[in-house]
Amino acid sequence: MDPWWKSAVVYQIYPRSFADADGDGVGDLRGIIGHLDHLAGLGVDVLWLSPVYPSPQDDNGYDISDYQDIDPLFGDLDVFDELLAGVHARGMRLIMDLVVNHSSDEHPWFLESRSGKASPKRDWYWWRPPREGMEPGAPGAEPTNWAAAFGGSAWEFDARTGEYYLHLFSRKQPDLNWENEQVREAVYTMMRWWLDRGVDGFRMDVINMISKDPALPDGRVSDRGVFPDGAAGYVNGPRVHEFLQEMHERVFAGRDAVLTVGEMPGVTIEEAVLFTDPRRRELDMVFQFDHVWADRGEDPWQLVPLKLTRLKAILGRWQAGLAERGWNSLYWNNHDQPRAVSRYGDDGPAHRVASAKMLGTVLHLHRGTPYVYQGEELGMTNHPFETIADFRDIEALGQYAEATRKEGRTPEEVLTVLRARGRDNARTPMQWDTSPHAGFTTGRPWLAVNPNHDRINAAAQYEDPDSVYHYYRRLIELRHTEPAVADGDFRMLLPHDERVYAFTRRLGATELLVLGNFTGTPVKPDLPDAPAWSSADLLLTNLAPPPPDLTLAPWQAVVYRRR
Ligand code: TEU
Repeated sequence: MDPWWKSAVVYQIYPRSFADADGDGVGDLRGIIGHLDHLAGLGVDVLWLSPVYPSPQDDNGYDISDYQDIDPLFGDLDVFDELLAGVHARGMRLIMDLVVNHSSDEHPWFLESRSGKASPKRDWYWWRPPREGMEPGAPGAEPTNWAAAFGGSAWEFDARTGEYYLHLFSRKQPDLNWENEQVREAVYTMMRWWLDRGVDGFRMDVINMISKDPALPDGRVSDRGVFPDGAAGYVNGPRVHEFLQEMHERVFAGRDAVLTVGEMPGVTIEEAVLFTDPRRRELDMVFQFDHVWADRGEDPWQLVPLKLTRLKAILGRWQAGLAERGWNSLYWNNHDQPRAVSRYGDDGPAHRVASAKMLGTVLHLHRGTPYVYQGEELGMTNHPFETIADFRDIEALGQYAEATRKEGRTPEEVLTVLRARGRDNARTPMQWDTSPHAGFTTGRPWLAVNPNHDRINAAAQYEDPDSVYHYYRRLIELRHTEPAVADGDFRMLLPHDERVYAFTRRLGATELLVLGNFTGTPVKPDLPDAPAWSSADLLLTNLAPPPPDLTLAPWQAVVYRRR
């Protein structure tokens, strides 16, 4: 029997931006409870909650100071239990975000670790003396030359003991030392506590970075002289499979129904097969990044338009690579990515609805488990950010400071890229209705609501059978009712075509054809058997049925079935 999650769709909630019930301008658990019927109505099977644990909120909760409680910003454990019961009562499941590559620097573990070299928890984090022969705290004395994701060195000097601690993200996110068995034990105990409480699994933050090469090798020095990328020393490190197998054995053994998905920047297909082969007992699936990094250039402050052939080559490779062993997860959006319709579609008034539906169709018809990020089901767009003062994201602010002050970039050059790719695009509040803050809050929202909520909002879309919301509902239903969507083989067609995304899925005698026009002009796809397909069952399309030669209207998607 196939595991249940092969025919499931996961919906990601970013709680701070979903719905605010207490009017403080930040979303909360009660807000989610109030909108559970939106999610049940959409038909999703699983909710993934971005972190809601106590946190100084330096990185919006990805810096946790207590793994076994709820931040008062979001509610408390009683409200959490109520939410969980409401989710289960509607036949859905709930998975938590597990952020254990690092904790907050305000977590008691770190406070204790920091207190002195003799602390029993000193070794729970990565403490190192300055580079041989260098003055502690002097420029260039950091133990390695690694860069932190949000700017600057990955090492923070701590005057109290004259040593540095490692932080791959912000200085308020010190990396836990997974070499230490007590650390692993503490994490497993905490995970079992949540499962015993009734949660259904975990999305694991940067879980392919938990094993560092203990030699901590310097990264290759680049010519720009800023901190180099130390990724070779911590991405897919030497013990990562061992740690995940141990976690599986200690936490998931005997709990067959849980879902585990590992977020893995820089994971290769070969590694992903190992992580997700069920016989190895590690994870159910991973998030890879190749397709969302494909529009990054050599120069990070240059926008590179994504060529469709490149996107197809990447996703096609992942489909083929995990066809026999392992399993894919599928996403365009999450809280770290710009809005898909603005990035790969056309968010102007003429094509926004059609292109949002087309993107959803192409993604959801791949083999793998699709993830919908809040607002994607409404075709929400990027935000019209003007100045750097409009941004809240620690990554955007850190990169802006570094690029303008240290690299001599112009503010406009940097802002152009942040407007297109910045993470806050995904984090503007959910657009529920036409009221002043889109029904998100009665207070002042922590991040401005997109002014287009007067046109793009859930209330209007419930009423409109042609809305993106109702289309996503049908798309999700198709995965539940047509076995070839979950289980069929995948075959890419037209790999060299820059305009049409085309593939088939086959299960026994059933074959599906999926076409997506990635342009704003009509296209006749170069398919020899177009006439035969045109008389097959048209299971889904976002526009009027195409003519017999299958000429697709701008941004049209079609799904045909024949048996
Ligand atoms: O993200 C990890 C990650 O590598 C990136 O997607 C990240 O957003 C950034 O762009 C790196 O330059 C995860 C979380 O999803 C993200 O929100 C957190 O900020 C990060 O880990 C640290 O916990």
